[in-house]
Amino acid sequence: MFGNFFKPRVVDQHRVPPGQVLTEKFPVLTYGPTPTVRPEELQFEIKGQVEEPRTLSWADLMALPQSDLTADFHCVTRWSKLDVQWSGVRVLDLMQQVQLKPQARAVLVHCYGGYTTNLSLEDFLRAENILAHTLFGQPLPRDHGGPLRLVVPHLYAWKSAKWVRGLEFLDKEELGFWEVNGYHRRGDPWKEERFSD
Ligand SMILES: Nc1nc2c(c(=O)[nH]1)N[C@H]1C(S)=C(S)[C@@H](COP(=O)(O)O)O[C@H]1N2
Ligand SMILES: [Mo]
Repeated sequence: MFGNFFKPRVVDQHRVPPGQVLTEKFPVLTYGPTPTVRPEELQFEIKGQVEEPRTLSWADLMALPQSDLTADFHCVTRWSKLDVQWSGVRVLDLMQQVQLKPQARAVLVHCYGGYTTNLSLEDFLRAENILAHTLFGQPLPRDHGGPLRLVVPHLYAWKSAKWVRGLEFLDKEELGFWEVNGYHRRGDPWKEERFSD
């Protein structure tokens, strides 16, 4: 097991948050069973503190601008993988389709299988965040969240929800699955925000 992990090369050291080790593999970290979601059945729901709730089909999502993102991925269980290549729809491009109510402050991300995670609006509406359907140029594998997952690279990877099925905007923060179970409400890897106090 430890053979898979290595110390960063000197050039990469500044990219590795405290307490993390690098892996070249891409481990799969899933709580519970892996859902099966066919793209054709995806009904991506946007609801809560929005002027008009919306449901987007796979075709609707594919018709939005498509973007690439290369970003490092940091799991709170202490592995990090550098330069993961994603493609999909940027959160900011998706949000062009939605008008938030002025009182919206936070989002609860909902997944097939029941997993949830929370983000402040500020952490959610970042230019690099992406709803990814492609990993290293291939359709996103099911165990990595295919057909669609969120990627929020500046926070620990439990915020990068797999098998996303919708967004619920809230006027005040509600905690998601791991956040209820002792993980930090925000999860900045550079501050080692691993657990709630
Ligand atoms: N729906 C869902 N999303 C999830 C998880 C999960 O269990 N269910 N695990 C999270 C955790 S803890 C991590 S580290 C990453 C792992 O992503 P990976 O399996 O693609 O490496 O997914 C996150 N997103
Ligand atoms: Mo994780």
